[in-house]
Amino acid sequence: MARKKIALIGAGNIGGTLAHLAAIKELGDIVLFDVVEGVPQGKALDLAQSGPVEGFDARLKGTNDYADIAGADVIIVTAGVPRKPGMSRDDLLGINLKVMKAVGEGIAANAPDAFVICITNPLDAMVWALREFSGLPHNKVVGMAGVLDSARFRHFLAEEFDVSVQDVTAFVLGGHGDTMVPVVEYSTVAGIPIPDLVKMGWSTQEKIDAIVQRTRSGGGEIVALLKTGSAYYAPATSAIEMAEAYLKDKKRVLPCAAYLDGKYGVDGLYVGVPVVIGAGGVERIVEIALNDQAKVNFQVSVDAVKELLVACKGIDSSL
Ligand code: TXD
Repeated sequence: MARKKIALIGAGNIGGTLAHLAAIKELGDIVLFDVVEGVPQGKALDLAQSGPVEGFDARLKGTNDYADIAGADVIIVTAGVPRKPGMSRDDLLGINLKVMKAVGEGIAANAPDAFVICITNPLDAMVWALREFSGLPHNKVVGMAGVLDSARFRHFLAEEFDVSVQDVTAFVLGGHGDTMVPVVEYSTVAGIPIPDLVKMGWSTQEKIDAIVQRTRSGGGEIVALLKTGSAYYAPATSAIEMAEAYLKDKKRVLPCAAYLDGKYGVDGLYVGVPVVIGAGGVERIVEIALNDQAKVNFQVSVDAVKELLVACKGIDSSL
């Protein structure tokens, strides 16, 4: 059986980390694409030279030519400009929209059968635009945010409860940004919902509220610390989890920015919801019952995504 092919569009901080993880996990051969000359080639060569030590077999190629992504099984898109301190995700809209157009056209021409994971911010708008520009089926284009946001939530909860991160599951819905909705009732330690853990005296409502808030601004916290870029280790590993679910037909249930055509009362938008990812791409949208507060928060999040799409359409009349 021939190896799978993974194309990474954008060879920056996340792109390089994605390539490293995909190689170590032997997910397939890897193509790193970027508009900057030399960087994808240099990273690919450096990573390939780690192979003999690490013991992985994967071909790594850096390129500035879209023809090299031909036949890719999975494409992960990080191309664009990252958030700088003081810059909101939405400031990135104009610049990254143009990038999505180039990337969408490159994918359509060279790898129209791929499963495409978009990471570029502002995520919920960029994944929608990338889908529009590429013309791929909606179930083959998905956005990565929820896995990262829920990983942040899980990390903070595990610290608070002093238990293994492995035993903490967390649910995060809605758009990627300040309006995301961490759903506390569906977040558990070994199946015990957080509200029960609060009743058991494991934490207080105030502390949980503070964790929810910290999760919402989790990206900004790292931007403020790094000063010259945004998070990349956790975003990369989150996207790899989604890629693996597709490549290995694992049918993982993961929170992703998925296209909704009626579910959750949303039509024609990409919003973060739990989905099943397997060989069919997004095989199912999991529609969970939300309590009244979560419904209100989810709607705020949906409205924020809608606003972004209006802005996108204002910038590019072909959308
Ligand atoms: O949860 C999430 N979705 C995110 C999103 C979490 C963290 C960061 N998130 C966003 O990912 C971030 O706001 C950025 O929009 C992307 C990529 O972040 P990264 O940290 O990898 O940014 P870099 O290091 O600046 O890399 C971007 C690369 C860089 O090498 C550029 O030269 C390249 O993108 N680039 C392009 N590649 C291909 N094609 C075009 N047009 C292009 N333009 C820039």
